[in-house]
Amino acid sequence: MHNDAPPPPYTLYGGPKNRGLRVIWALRELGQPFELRDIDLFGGEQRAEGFLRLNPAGKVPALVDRRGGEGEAPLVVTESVAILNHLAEEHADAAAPLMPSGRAARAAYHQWMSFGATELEPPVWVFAKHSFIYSPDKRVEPIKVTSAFEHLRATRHLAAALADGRPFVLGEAFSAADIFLGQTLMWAEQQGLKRADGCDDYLRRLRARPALAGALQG
Ligand SMILES: N[C@@H](CCC(=O)N[C@@H](CS)C(=O)NCC(=O)O)C(=O)O
Repeated sequence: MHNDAPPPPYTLYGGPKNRGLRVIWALRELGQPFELRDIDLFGGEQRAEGFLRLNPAGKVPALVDRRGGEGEAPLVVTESVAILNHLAEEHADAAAPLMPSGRAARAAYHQWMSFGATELEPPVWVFAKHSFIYSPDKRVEPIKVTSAFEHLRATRHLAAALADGRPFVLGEAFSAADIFLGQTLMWAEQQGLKRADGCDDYLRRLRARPALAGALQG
């Protein structure tokens, strides 16, 4: 027996316990159907030949996008921030788009995505590497102290922007910047990193989104 069902428009390699959560959350916010292929990172599946053909960096998330025209090869998009931007651009006409279209709001969007990638996430990632990702001989304990300090400082900057009472980082409209910043704040929290109090309401608001609750289930 063979199955004639067309393949889903998207296949996501990654899962809710890694940066794949950002993409699952975005796909659910957009109401896009997708197939999820969780990768066993602790078992080393990301270094298997089949997966390396898809993403030579051996990392998740990786998104296969089959929405191109007739005869067009599927796209493979890697890097979680690039995937968020790709999805936001591809679905710019969604009822609730993930990237604003106005000039000023679009510039602010890029600013916060860049802040996430260069200020908020790096200390969280370094802290994780020196806690459990690197082999014990490569871990440097004092780096965790500096990373915790840098995370607190980055969240103070975010809290200062949120202090005017805006619900989301760009104002009234939720965007992919909230997905990126929100998932990173949650990841830091899981690791016990302290953050500025002024981010708490923002994170509560993000946690209340049904798309995130669904994404956490996969
Ligand atoms: N800059 C990349 C980082 C991707 C990344 O490091 N992913 C982790 C999981 S969250 C991974 O695949 N680790 C497996 C490994 O490095 O072997 C992104 O944002 O997508």
